[in-house]
Amino acid sequence: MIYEKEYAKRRQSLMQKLKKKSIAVLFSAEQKIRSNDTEYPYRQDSNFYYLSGFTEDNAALVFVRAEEEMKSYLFVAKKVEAKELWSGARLGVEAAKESFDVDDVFAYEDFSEKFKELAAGKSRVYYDFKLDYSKVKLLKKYSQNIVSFENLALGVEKLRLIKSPAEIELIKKALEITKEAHHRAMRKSKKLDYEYQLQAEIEYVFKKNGAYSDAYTSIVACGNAANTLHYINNDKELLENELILIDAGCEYQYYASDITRTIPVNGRFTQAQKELYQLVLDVEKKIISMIRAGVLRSDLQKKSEELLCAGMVKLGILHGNVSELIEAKMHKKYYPHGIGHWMGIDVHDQCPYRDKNDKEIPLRAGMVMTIEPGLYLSTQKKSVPKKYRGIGIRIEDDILVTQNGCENLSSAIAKEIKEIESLSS
Ligand SMILES: [Mn+2]
Repeated sequence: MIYEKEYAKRRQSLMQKLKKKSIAVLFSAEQKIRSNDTEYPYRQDSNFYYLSGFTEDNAALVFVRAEEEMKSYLFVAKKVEAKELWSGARLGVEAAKESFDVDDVFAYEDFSEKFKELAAGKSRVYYDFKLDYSKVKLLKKYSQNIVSFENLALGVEKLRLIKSPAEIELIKKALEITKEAHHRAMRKSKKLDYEYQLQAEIEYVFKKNGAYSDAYTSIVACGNAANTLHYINNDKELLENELILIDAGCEYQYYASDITRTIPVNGRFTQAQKELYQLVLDVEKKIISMIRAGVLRSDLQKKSEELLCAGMVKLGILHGNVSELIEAKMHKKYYPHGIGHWMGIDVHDQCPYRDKNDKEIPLRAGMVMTIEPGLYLSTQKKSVPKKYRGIGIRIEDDILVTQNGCENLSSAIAKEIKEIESLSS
């Protein structure tokens, strides 16, 4: 659980980065229509949530910096009984004043008017450049005498790079649930007939344990379907002797988990599957062992490419000299994606990878990233030895960077061949 004190500290850190005589604004996410009269489940905007912990829509945060003086304001929707009957109780202005450590709380219905007042005499406006045009128009309309418009999101996203102990606890909790889900999948796969049935078993565990949602649409891909990287149809049959690639993780109190395991439908790896699986697993473990503060993500990428390429030469998938093959990017046919990404409130946590001078940001203690090497040998790839065709494998864990190394937050989720085989037997 994250307390108001921590949110207040985050707002303070952000305000300190604002230039003098400026005003900054963040809006809550908007409701999105799924089909007539039906909305998607609402989820708060990640940056807004990071700074407030507030989960209602029709809300805004405004920061005002004069010379030295800094003030923060929250705008929340008014309590209107007739509306609450349909969409549930709102916190309302008065209660928000009690709950939030901001200088004042106003009704969101009065936003335009208040914003105009607060923006008077300021020379800079910070906002999220990804805002939809109607909101940008509104901000510009009420920002007179403004010299520059600056991107506020980047400042928030830099703060989000380093996770607090409370955030790490929530990620761990998400991973506990996700572990149970993957282990259930390992136990159930041979008794089920379709990918979506396995998906249901996984998501049942998420919901049963109070996870708000999945952190992204689950991928349950049997056999050659695993070679479509963003396969989410999950509608094919589970076939005897094939592998299933499962990329699924729950979101718990706004924090993601992101785990991929590749398991045999009937609980036993074939010899060819074992050879490829062990290669990916060895690479994954090697890359994780390299992680510590100061290391560059691009070095992890490079090393994973070298190791997978060398492994593919050994197995007769690629032919020739490893460095020449890498130079010619031959390995990319089978390992086309990145080694991993930041993870946190977003599954692909929206944090920068490069600094303002376009220099890569090295790993620092408190960052959380995924490590997820994979090999994808589709049936279409006729140059691949026949026994390997149609196999796609990815293994993904969630890693906390520490000063002297790292902590694999998902180390309790089975990934050794023996562990998987014994869970599914
Ligand atoms: Mn991932």
